[in-house]
Amino acid sequence: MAEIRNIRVMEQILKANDYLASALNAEWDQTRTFVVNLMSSPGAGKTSLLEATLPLLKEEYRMLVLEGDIETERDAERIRTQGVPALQITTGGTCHLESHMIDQAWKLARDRGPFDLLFIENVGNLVCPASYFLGEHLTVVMLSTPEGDDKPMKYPKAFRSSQVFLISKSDLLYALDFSPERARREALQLQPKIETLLVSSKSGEGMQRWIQLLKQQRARRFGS
Ligand SMILES: Nc1nc2c(ncn2[C@@H]2O[C@H](COP(=O)(O)OP(=O)(O)OP(=O)(O)O)[C@@H](O)[C@H]2O)c(=O)[nH]1
Ligand SMILES: [Mg+2]
Repeated sequence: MAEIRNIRVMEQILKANDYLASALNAEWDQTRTFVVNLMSSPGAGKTSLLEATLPLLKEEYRMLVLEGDIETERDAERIRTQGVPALQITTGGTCHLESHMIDQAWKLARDRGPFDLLFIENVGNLVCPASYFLGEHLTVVMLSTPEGDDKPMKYPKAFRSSQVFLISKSDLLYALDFSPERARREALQLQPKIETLLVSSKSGEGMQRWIQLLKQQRARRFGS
């Protein structure tokens, strides 16, 4: 009985999350703010990717970054050095972001807008974030080469709920047994429409394709 009650409570929590996320999505459609939710395990290179991405878009787009972490302001501080506003959301232990956290942060930040692009860096975790829609237009899952090419099937929800798969730290491939083709194939089995890109924030490999993808996705939603 206790188990059934737990499942029902979980369903209610997810329903409330999705309800608020849909309202955020509608607001972002109105303000033409294209929202990207970036998830990966800890240290896969999410903040590094943003640090490499923002300078390439800064001239053209007004941007905001929401940083999710359990503790510390570190990632938001790294983003601010790029001259892009960033708000840190510290969950105090929760392993993912939820839409009420995004709602609070967005309400603090939106008057500094309008924003053309909003990046949400989720808490480093390849499991929990996949269950919580944040109202985003594009969900991106990142897997770094040192983590191993067998991970998509082991963490399927993150891949099923994403439209883009970034294989990061491609500059380390020479030293690892990571097969980008295998990882791509597994991700495609889980999500037949997922687009896979090999990127490196260090060498710059794949960055132009990534930037192009972001621009195309935004233009598809809102026009250029
Ligand atoms: N070789 C290499 N190292 C990278 C690359 N991207 C990130 N790193 C390194 O990986 C480590 C973690 O990078 P972060 O960008 O902080 O990773 P993160 O996913 O934001 O980490 P959390 O926010 O803690 O989950 C740092 O030491 C980076 O310098 C890359 O493309 N190549
Ligand atoms: Mg980070």
